[in-house]
Amino acid sequence: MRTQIAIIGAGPAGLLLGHLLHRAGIDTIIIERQSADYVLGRIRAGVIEQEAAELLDASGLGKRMHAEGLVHHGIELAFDGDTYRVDFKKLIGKHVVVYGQTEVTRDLMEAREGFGGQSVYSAANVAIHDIDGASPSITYEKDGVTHTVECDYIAGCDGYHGVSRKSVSKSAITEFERVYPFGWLGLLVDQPPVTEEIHYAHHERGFALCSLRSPSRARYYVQVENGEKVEDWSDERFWDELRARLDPEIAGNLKTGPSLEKSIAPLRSFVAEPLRFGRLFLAGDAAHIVPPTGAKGLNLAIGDVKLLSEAMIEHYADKSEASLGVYSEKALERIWKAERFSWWMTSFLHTFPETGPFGRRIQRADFEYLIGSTAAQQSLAENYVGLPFA
Ligand code: RFL
Ligand code: PHB
Repeated sequence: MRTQIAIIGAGPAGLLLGHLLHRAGIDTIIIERQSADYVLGRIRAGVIEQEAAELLDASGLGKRMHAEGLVHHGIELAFDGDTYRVDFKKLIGKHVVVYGQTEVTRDLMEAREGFGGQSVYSAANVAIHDIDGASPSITYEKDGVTHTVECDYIAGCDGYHGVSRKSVSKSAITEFERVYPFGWLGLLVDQPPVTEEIHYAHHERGFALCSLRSPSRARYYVQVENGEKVEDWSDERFWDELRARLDPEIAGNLKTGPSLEKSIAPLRSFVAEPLRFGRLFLAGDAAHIVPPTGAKGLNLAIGDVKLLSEAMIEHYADKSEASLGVYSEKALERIWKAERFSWWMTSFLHTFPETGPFGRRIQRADFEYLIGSTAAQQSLAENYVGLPFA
């Protein structure tokens, strides 16, 4: 098989890249380790930045997002029960869209099927070859047969645990990492959300988040220590812990029910530099991870792919290497700003046993500063709704 761009990974980064390139007449093949059903069964992000939503819209992917997505003009922050609303509309005239990553993925998969884009699911032992030469390729196994895809370039959109980044020689890549001493235990439930807007709560028992997927489906998270096992968290234990971390009035309104999904995600900050190795480009979680506190992971993946698709389109239209040559540098500039914001939101809102009472007083001061300063609120708002793509 031969294609122009071989894409590894059918997450939002890989599928969106395939979509944007197809619109420009560039041929792609997507190779994914899991089945399509498995990819669609993963419950992940829920918040889309305004500009990311506009990009999806402009690419013909906005129909269901408009019908089912919820425009949010602010978020709530709570500190030991004191609640403050950060009003994005008033502060900077912008918003975010609450629309699940699962739905974005479904829209992208349907669009790809619609235009007859080639995708290989359940591909085993995906391997990358000859990225330093002029004819790179990918091999994979399916149903016991080994296949080869020859291409001009490879896009590594295969997430943090993917093969792309790991295929690069150690001496060519620098990795920056911070692992947090906790994770998020998330629960999805078919009940109306307890708060209208997304509610981030700091409590001495740990962080809690009230989010949603629709007016009848809520998504909640509680901070748990590393090493906690999901089997040890019955739904009852989860609901009790969540209630204990919320303002009693909000806790009193919480509508519980059997969990549709419950899982633990570890928290880490991670960046790999650079994002280009010969004819291999990294995008999305393959290149960087943010802790979910700032709702940036999916949005960063969309931002990377916007830049990468534009560079590839320019390459084929003008026979120019210029934009491909600066993709890594340009993408990393925005990535580090989102890393900073996600790290700050995480540091501000979680409980860090090792920082003790001093650390909690600093966090309280952060909260007091924020509610007393329009400048601080604007800073939070512009980062949360997303820094400009360009
Ligand atoms: P993905 O989604 O991980 O997709 C990578 C795909 O590559 C496949 N793959 C391989 N394919 C072939 N060969 C291999 N060797 C392969 N290895 C892996 C995988 O099966 C997969 O299908 O990466 P992508 O596309 O870069 O997208 C990134 C986002 O998924 C991620 O950043 C977000 O989900 C992060 N995130 C959030 N982001 C937001 O913007 N807003 C949020 O509100 C938000 N909340 C979250 C989140 C992530 C969470 N978890 C579970 C980590 C909440 C949580 C709990
Ligand atoms: C979610 O709804 O899953 C969600 C919302 C906000 C975040 C992270 C996750 O910061």
